[in-house]
Amino acid sequence: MTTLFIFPGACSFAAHVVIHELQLPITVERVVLGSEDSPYRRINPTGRVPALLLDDQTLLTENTAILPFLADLRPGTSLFAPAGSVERAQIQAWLGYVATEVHVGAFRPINRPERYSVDEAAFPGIRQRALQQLANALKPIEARLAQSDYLVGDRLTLADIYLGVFVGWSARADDLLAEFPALRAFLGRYRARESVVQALAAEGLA
Ligand SMILES: N[C@@H](CCC(=O)N[C@@H](CS)C(=O)NCC(=O)O)C(=O)O
Repeated sequence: MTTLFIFPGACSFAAHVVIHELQLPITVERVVLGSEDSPYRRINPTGRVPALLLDDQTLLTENTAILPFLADLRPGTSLFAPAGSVERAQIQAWLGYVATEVHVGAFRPINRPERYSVDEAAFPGIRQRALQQLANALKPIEARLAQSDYLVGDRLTLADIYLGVFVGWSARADDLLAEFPALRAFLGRYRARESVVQALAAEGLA
């Protein structure tokens, strides 16, 4: 049986939503994060989520690989697009943008300033600068969502499902979304989606 390893509310939430969206027969297992001696480290030495352990014990990591892989388990799903299509490349472009500019580029220093300096006194400045980076990274997304309910085409795709995690985190960051009305509206639609409601409940976050 394939297993998805998650932590409640973490970036693994997107893969969890896709499992509900596509009703995939995949076990979802919660792990302990941040512990060097967690048994999970024997499965994934980085200790990070998400990770997908396949039937043959192959481990897949990285949202940008896991989300397309899950969608491809249901060929033809509207969450993704056919190989070779421009839409598929656009969805992958947004996945890459969100993973690098929004998650690691902005939220990593906001949440983990200790990874950027050994000097605790520097942490508030790192966070403050990273919040500016977050606002900059969200601007092109706000511009797109002011024109359309979705990042690509006229339907929900992997790109929206992945983005939803970080818009949810942004809503907690110093009322940042006050400046981003289209993102606020997006978050309302996202949280109303049945698959998101189900994944939130399964992670104990309803
Ligand atoms: N580039 C990875 C990032 C994964 C990642 O940083 N996951 C976080 C949760 S959102 C985590 O496991 N953090 C625990 C840690 O860094 O020790 C991906 O997109 O899959």
